[in-house]
Amino acid sequence: METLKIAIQKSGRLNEKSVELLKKCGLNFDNYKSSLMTTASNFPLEILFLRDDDIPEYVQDGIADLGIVGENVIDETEVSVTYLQRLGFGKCTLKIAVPADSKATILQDLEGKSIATSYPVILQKFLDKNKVNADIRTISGSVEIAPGLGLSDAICDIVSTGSTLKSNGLIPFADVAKSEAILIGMNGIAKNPIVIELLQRIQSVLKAQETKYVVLNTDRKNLDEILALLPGVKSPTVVPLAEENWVAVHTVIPEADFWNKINKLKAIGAQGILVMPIEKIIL
Ligand code: PRT
Ligand code: ZN
Repeated sequence: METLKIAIQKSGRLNEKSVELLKKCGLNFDNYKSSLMTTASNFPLEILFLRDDDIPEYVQDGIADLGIVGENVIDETEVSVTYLQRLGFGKCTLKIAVPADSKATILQDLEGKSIATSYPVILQKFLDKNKVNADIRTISGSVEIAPGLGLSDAICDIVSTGSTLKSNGLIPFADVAKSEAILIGMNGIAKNPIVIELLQRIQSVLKAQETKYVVLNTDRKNLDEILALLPGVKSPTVVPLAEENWVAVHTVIPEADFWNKINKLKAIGAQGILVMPIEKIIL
């Protein structure tokens, strides 16, 4: 039987979440820190553990059929691959930052200045788009110390909490690109039945992550108003309780409007509200 290969980060910020996602998809595999490759025992997939920088090219060249990697790395390597699914983790923003005492206020103030970055390709495109000529200094790590060392006037680096910028006396100046982990595939692989099956499982896991299972009790007189607030996957389940005129309502709500809905439900007369995580939603 055909087996596909998926490349994920060996260690680093995306490793744990990538492994967790595949395991939540029901794949059984050993995840020894020392191994470079492992095979799922219950799904036709081999997992390759690589440096994230190598993943886009491996997938483009078909050494791996699939990969999980940050959008920033894909864009920087300028490969031709197929985006299969945004995964919602590893979120960050590539930003230009300047020293707190910098006089620059608008992007055009960077004209003729130097910017240190590990993302010269993305940065160059951004500067071209904004018609700014700056001197890009490519360095491979610790970009944030460049201005302090007199190496550059500004930096362009990945930011998530912003604390690295702050502790180096830098302030965010412009957003260059947003990024998150993406499932990519070799061009043409999207129609492969194994990919279709894996993608379905991933989408079920992602859908479940963004929804909660809610159970609540209410007097039947409040039911219409409560049901109007709770669309459910199909429609909510309503079960009579032992106490006359009381019912339990079971439904699923999106995490995004969770607090909003819970507070409204309480105000309408919902009681004993239970909110539970959902493992998977089969679409
Ligand atoms: O060894 P390998 O080459 O595989 O890993 P790596 O060291 O190149 O990458 P790694 O593990 O640091 O990051 C992998 C991916 O995670 C990146 O390509 C991004 O898509 C994503 N990601 C999400 C981040 C961050 N958040 C992040 N905060 N990547 C890097 N950072 C760094 C950033 O470079 C800066 O030094 O964290 C610092 C800033 O963080 P804050 O929280 O202080 O703003
Ligand atoms: Zn890397």
